[in-house]
Amino acid sequence: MKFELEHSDPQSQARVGTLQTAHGQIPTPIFMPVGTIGTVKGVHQKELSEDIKAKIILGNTYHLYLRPGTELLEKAGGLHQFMNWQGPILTDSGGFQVFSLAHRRKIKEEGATFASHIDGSKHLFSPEGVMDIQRSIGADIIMAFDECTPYPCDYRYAKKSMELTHRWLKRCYTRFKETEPKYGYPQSLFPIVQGSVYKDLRLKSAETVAQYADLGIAIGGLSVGEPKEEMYAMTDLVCSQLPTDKPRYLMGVGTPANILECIALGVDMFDCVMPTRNARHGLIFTRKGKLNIKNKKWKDDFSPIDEDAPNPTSRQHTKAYLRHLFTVNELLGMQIATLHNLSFYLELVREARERILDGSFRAWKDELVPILEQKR
Ligand code: PRF
Repeated sequence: MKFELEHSDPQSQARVGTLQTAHGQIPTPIFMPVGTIGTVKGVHQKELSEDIKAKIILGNTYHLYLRPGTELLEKAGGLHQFMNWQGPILTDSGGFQVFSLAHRRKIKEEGATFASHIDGSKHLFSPEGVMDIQRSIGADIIMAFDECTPYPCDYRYAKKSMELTHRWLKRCYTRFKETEPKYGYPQSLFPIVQGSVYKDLRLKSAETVAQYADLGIAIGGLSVGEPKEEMYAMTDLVCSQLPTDKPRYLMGVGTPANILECIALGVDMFDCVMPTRNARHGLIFTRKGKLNIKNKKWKDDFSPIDEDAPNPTSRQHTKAYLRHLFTVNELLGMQIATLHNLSFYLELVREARERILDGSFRAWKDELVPILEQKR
């Protein structure tokens, strides 16, 4: 696996590159649809690859470990085979999900103990165990086991937590190097920068974590409730410290505007549940702002869901029809809305990439961001 940086924007920190994996090339900047439990909810693999041309999807260690479990995934020949997705996959390590979903969680030096949110059964996630699970899942890119600090978080706790994340990273790295991929193609481990909203901690973490980066580096602990100015300031600071020849992945970010702003700060990879989760609640993103399709306002609006959309589904169906599907609680409503939102996110980063290459990114981004945040 390798990353090639192809172009840097002279008017911002934005970059264009290509990440090569055994399952295909990933043009960056890139948005990765979230497929938590072996499915991007409501979207078929064929739609992902052929209709909206997703280049990489995300899976989740915590969820996949609980169900269907590593034994079954190994029997299937790994997650790619099991779900019949032949493109690249990245798995998050479970750090974030253990802290946000599981019950009775306790953090110790050894790892994190927790009770499953499904049946209450008790488990331990250690750095070594999480590497082993991600070997069994078989994603192309796997993540280090970290603690994502909440917001707000006092300095003492943030420092202690970051130091623990660094010790866990060392153990992840050792285990990763001691073990082999299970399915005949290489995997790469991304370490995660933490440090909450404290400049000195973020700088320390960026420096420490970079030593464990073979291919790329993630930035965690942001978009957890802090003001967006603080998120941008930390992203800017960390990106300015990270090696330029490695892709930067900002975890769990964000709104379309957040993504454009963070591309401008030097981020290459993004994931977020926002396009998929919001779609299931009827929230639709467009280049003219976001709208709630359940609103009465759309009852007899026979214009396309999004006339500017690249994917035919969003142009062929009307707002009135999509609203009707949500009103009568039909599954197809969620499916169309999800496909639309993902297509919107993917097209946004695709255009960002083109504009970085032709020199028009900065002006385009500055004009578009305020419109994207408007409610229609
Ligand atoms: N760590 C991990 N996954 C994450 C995060 C993190 O800090 C975040 C924070 N936005 C999202 N997903 N492992």
